[in-house]
Amino acid sequence: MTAPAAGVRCMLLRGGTSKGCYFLAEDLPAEPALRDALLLRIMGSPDTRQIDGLGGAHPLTSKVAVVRPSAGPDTDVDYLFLQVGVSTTEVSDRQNCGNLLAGVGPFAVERGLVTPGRVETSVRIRMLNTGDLATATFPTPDGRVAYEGDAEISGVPGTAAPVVIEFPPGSGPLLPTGSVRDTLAGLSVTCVDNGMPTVLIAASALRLTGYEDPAELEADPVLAQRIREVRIEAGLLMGLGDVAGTTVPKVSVLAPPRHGGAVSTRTFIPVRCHTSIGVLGAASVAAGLRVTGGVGEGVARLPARGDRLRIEHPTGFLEIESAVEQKAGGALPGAGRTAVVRTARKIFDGTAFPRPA
Ligand code: NQM
Repeated sequence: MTAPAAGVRCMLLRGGTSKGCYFLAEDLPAEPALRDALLLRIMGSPDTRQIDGLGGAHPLTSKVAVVRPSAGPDTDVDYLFLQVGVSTTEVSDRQNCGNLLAGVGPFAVERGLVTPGRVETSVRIRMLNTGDLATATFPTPDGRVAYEGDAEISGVPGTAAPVVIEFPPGSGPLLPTGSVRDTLAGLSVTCVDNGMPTVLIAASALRLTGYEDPAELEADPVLAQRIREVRIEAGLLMGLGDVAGTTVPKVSVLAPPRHGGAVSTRTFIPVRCHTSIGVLGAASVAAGLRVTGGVGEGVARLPARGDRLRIEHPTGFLEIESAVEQKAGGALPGAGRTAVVRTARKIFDGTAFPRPA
């Protein structure tokens, strides 16, 4: 008989419109290869149904957050995001996740990494995937995380306590190809990185309305091939290298808004079509729409003033504040401040038992 697998302390939280397993770094092996092998066993990968683990059989529910106290004085906690393959054995740290980010502050308080305020708590987070920073503020009445509240986000039933997330401008260029427009695989695109490398394409260029159902888009092999080609070329031009097997860049297909927002989107992450849109994906779309000469021009309807934009997506909209700083002398614009409201909820806290090796 083999010895039973040891359990690992784990908390399952919904973060925004995604769901993931949150771990303290100290509860996982420090060696990345051992850590990733363990996470695959905990999530039940590789298996399209992830039937023998905690994964939810979709990239949006096959996510992991690893959190530890920060060493430096500028941030409270470090957050490493890991995308765990569903039917593959890939565990990738190549992208960030702004949705799981919504659960990091509450998790840090729950695990005693941050002392909560009596009314609300702000947690300064270093996102290890990119080195960028974020501050998450959420209610902590009497020093306990409140998950119940009246904030509503599209794609999640009911209401919950708001988690307000602020991002200062990131360190990298907003337009990593050095151009407001590029032609990739014969298509005019704008490549943006405001926290998530994203390729923007007008739906009309792909002969789509841009309002199709995600399942319909995923079932189109010709579209899948075009998106693959665009991504491969974009990866090289954006300085990401060979992206054939990676989750970035994402591809966001833009169409005129239909519900009073700034734009309608269908976002490929990168093979499956998102049922809503990622937070940093939306941050990149929002910033990209403000780029003069970008592919969003003539598609998006930007409000006359203010930083707030409503990005429509298949299950509603995501409202985001996003500023772009125009530079003097014709230099390319850079990212300004970004802010968004998400919600998060603790679903369980306990011990995960990995599938035997
Ligand atoms: O862009 C999905 C999600 C994400 C990422 C993806 C995200 C973000 O919705 O910040 O949140 O693009 O893979 O969880």
